[in-house]
Amino acid sequence: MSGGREWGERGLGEALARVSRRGPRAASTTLPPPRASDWTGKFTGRSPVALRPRTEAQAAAALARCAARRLAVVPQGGNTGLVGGGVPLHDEVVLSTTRMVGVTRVDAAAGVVSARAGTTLAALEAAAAAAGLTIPLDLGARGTCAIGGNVATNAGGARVVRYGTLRSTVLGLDALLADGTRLDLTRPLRKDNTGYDLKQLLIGSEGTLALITGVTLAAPRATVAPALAYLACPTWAAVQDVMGLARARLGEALAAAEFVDAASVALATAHLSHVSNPFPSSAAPYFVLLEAAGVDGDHDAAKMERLVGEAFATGAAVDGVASAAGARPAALWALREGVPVALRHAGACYKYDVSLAVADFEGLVNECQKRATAARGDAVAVGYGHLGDGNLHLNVSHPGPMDARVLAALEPWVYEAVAAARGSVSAEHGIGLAKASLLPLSKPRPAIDLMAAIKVAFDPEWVLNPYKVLPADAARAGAAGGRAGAG
Ligand code: FAD
Ligand code: 2HG
Ligand code: ZN
Repeated sequence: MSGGREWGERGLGEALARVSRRGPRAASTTLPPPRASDWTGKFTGRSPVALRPRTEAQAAAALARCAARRLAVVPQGGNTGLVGGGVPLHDEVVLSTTRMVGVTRVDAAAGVVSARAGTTLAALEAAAAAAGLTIPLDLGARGTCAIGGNVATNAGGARVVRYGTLRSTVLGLDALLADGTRLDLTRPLRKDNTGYDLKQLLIGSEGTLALITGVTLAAPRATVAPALAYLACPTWAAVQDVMGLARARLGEALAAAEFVDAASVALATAHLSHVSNPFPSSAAPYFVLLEAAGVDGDHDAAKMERLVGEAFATGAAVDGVASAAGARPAALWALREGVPVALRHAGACYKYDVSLAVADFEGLVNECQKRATAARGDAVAVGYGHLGDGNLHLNVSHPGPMDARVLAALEPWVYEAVAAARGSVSAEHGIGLAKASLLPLSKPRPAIDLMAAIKVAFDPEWVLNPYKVLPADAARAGAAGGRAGAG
């Protein structure tokens, strides 16, 4: 038999008893995708069992039983993560939140919403919208990713330019420690200076410190009638000029500032039938997507139109469309959000999610293209991302399976180049499995040692997502120290 099993709450005891009777490594079965693989298909591991508790009490019981048997556990939400953080590697138990769903509070007057961890981002946005609020986070995986997973990854997305990252909008968290003990950090206070902020440690901890079971967010009033502009820019300097104009002219109404390059547009239109190119004959190398959304739609649309006029007048844009105030124009967002989906269809994909000075984006993509082409003639480098946040999504794509020559041409060069520019090797997707060994490029050694010490404080037996985030040497030292300390 090749397929592992998924167990609901009734099978929990039996499932764990089986795994521990055989010992996790002796398990002869492994779960089929999607639970043992990630969305990109790049990371595949092994797990004999996925637990899908329906209640927090069942999740706590599952954790307690796993801890008692020293079984490693991988928390999993929607499994849309892009760095392999939710993938079991060596027979860890998968603890999925997909049944722990439901919006538990929508307080329009206070601007606060709460939900259980497995609630999808789309479901949370729908509940907030019904009360005239909006969720300060939006990303292409909204229909599948879970709010617990979003917080665990400190997900970025298209609204950071306006609302900041989740760190600034999470008001409360409910969580379970590795042994099932509840950590109640749920007081939804906007101000709370009572010492160390443990909830901030859990945000972005990628399942290594605790299982997040509930999330409370500050939800701003829904804005009305976003106005959109899509501008074709003749140079990278022009892109930066448009960004400057957007900040200056849209001010607080600026709701999104994204960019795609011509290679991204070609890829998305080639692979996705629902995506079209607004300027099929344009020779422009870059396109900027701006959204303005405030409290007065007509005013925002007027500001956007003035911005577009100014961009044309200064030569920062050579083509453009500006939508009047109205529904969020789906076609332009489909183009931008379609790029990672098209990359998944196109064949092999080498994915780099980095932060660096916007001025340096073009040079990095061009150098990447040179290196990729030298390794393989049909490899294409595409650059797109969150312009307003200094977050470049640099991907290299070619038909067929991954090619060791391309990989060798790109890594570690790309990460070293980002580190040399004092950028971050992970802007928004996290560290997970993919980048654990790269952490020293973005964090000094004392910081990594402190991270390992924090891991031990939360999870002395090192059973929560043990192969993720920390580099192997820090993990080994931390795990050994933790066990010794735990006596
Ligand atoms: P999972 O993939 O299930 O898990 C991710 C990590 O969090 C793992 O380490 C897991 O162990 C941990 N985890 C999950 N749930 C919990 C929990 N309840 N408690 C503790 N740990 C937990 N990301 C961005 O930042 N910005 C984007 O714009 C963006 N766009 C995307 C577009 C597409 C098409 C796709 C496929 C992905 C995109 N992502 C983006 C990546 C991904 O959607 C985010 O990282 C998302 O927050 C992951 O949520 P999830 O529920 O799928 O988590
Ligand atoms: C996006 O912004 C996502 O579209 C995915 O963060 C980026 O896969 C990528 O490169
Ligand atoms: Zn992104």
